[in-house]
Amino acid sequence: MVGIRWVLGQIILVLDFVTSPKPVVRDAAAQKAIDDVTASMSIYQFNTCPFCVKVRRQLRRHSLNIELRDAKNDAELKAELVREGGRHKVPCLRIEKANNSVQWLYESNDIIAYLKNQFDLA
Ligand SMILES: N[C@@H](CCC(=O)N[C@@H](CS)C(=O)NCC(=O)O)C(=O)O
Repeated sequence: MVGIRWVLGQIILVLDFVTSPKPVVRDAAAQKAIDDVTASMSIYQFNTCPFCVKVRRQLRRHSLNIELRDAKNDAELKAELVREGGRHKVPCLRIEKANNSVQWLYESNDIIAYLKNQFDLA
């Protein structure tokens, strides 16, 4: 079972690599404005999780530079996700607000919708 999961994970990574979306290119000021906002975000994820790959492809397509945190292999990050987010489920977008409160957003579709809405993306 672990072996099959590993093989499927590798297939997902290869397919993702060969069909990788082309990143949008913005002028420096527009990209910096977005980078300033995404600096307060991070995504807890697994490398071979298909839902995480879906979110990562959107990040790449829209040139959103959001820190990726490995919640599978890093025990501290995994514990943090469960303790503060409430569930060991990925992907999860962590958003630090201006007032220092933190929002934990689960569900790949909800994460993508939030980012599209936040940055007015097509
Ligand atoms: N509906 C969720 C599904 C996410 C999901 O099933 N993630 C799996 C990894 S692919 C997970 O977090 N499993 C929990 C675990 O392995 O502990 C989404 O679209 O984000």
